[in-house]
Amino acid sequence: MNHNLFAALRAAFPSDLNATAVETEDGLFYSWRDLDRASAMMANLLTSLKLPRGARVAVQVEKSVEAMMLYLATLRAGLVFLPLNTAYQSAEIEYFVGNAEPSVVVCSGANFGWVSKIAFKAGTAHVFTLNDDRTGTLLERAAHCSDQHAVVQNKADDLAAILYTSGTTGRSKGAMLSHHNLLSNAQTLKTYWGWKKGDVLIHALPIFHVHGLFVAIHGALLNGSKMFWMSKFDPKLVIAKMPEATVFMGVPTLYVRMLAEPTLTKAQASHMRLFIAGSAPLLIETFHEWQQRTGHTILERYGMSETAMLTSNPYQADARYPGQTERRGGTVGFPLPGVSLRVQDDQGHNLPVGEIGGIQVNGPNVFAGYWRMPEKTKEEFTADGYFKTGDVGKVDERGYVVIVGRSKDLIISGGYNVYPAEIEGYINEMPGVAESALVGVPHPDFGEVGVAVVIAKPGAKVSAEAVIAGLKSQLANFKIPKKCFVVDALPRNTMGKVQKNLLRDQYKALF
Ligand code: MCA
Ligand code: AMP
Repeated sequence: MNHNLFAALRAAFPSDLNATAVETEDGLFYSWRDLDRASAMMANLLTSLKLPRGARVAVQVEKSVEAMMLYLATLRAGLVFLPLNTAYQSAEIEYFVGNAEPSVVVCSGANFGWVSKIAFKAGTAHVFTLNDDRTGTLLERAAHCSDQHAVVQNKADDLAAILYTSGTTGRSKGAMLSHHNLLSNAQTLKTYWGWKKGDVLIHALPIFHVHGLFVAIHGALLNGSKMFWMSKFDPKLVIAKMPEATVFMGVPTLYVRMLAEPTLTKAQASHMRLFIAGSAPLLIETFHEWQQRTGHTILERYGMSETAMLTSNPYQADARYPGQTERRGGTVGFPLPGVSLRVQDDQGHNLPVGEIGGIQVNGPNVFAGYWRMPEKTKEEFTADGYFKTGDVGKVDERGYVVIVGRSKDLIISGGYNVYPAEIEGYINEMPGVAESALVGVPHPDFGEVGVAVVIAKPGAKVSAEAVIAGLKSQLANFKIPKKCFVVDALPRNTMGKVQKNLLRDQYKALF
């Protein structure tokens, strides 16, 4: 049997290949045949490069249907897809490319100059461009390739993708996800969320993370469902498209922004079947307001780059939890079928229902480990094979999982992860800076944002504006603290450790 994820997705294409698979906001229509042919041509181009098994294809391009086809082509060709946030700047790209050593890098034409320099220096043999207007050398070269391609044979545990994440500590690590990790999760969600004939997905998320790339795309493709494709989230357009669609997936910020639109009404949302939220905590106020305005109860679920989806509120009856069909705000629902979830204290004892501790998981969706970091991998698994998520929570008396915090020092801003240690490292390098702390505080739009607190060296003058400007020149825009304060001292405990909880408290009402 071929375990290649693309083979399963392709098998789910509808029999009428001329039907629409993707409709874009610019009025372009792609049929299922288009997806099949274009991904075959790109797969043939990749195959013609005669890359070794397991070679990485790193991609930093604006969202487009062709970018999704490149993902499918990489799977099809049995290579490993490595998506990168379009906001990343040169130092960030240099790290990922240096660490992953991709054989192929695909970037936008506008970035070719600096990206190719980094890639060639790291030993990458092939750099192509792909733009969001269907131009670039990748498509030019693929145009000469055959549109017939036999899907490469893969074993279940062959790598399909690497997603960089900082996990619980330290530098970014590449989470290695196999064909089986991704396919088993997609199949579970297809059943659990009741995907059915006639479903249409509004796709408004970026495609370099689990949410937009795997949960959304695999969901639609595995159900043979049409996608309405937006290159960038636009609340007005999502609401306008609701009468033609049935499923929407978003991070909480997208729901908050849609609630600010007067066009969001029960009538407008009446054709929709399911609204799914995740990637960051959904405020209970947003959950209730959505219910009132649209008549729909958002289904919240929980996942990670290392595991894809772990838990979900129920869409329909779940035989494991008789009589519990309620989607409960403030919870992330039940462990998905096949996922084993437990809560442990710091000493490694399982905690009973209702008690708060570290969430650990095990299942067919859990990754194989971090790319070339066996030690880190070992640290984040228990002796009996459970992955330590770094999330803190409990299982309530009805079986619902509740996340109450994180033991990892991580800020989730508008669904993107910001690692304080990384930002602090850059600030501490600036002239005149003695030390710094970055903390997450509540924000009405992004849920949480970073605030930097900086201490100057004795006698040195440091301005908050200069710190922000210095960061902007080096880091992806979503990582830039929304405010910076230069103060005399950081609060410390008796061990000398900075008490970030006190800083969070001090700045909690800033926004
Ligand atoms: C943009 N900005 C942000 C963010 N996004 N600041 C903080 N956090 C953010 N997330 C800032 C930019 O730096 C810029 O600031 C200004 O906002 C405008 O930038 P623009 O790109 O135009 O913003 P936008 O289009 O309004 O984007 C907001 C967004 C986007 C649509 C909410 O952030 C987004 O698509 N988020 C979804 C992320 C996602 O898909 N996460 C899933 C991860 P300036 O002008 O000052 O430079 S997968 C995951 O977490 C797990 C597995 C899971 O469970 O799903
Ligand atoms: P990432 O590794 O970037 O995929 O981010 C995963 C992290 O996002 C998890 O470890 C959680 O901390 C957080 N997360 C995802 N979904 C939810 C949710 N529904 N509620 C709260 N936190 C979430």
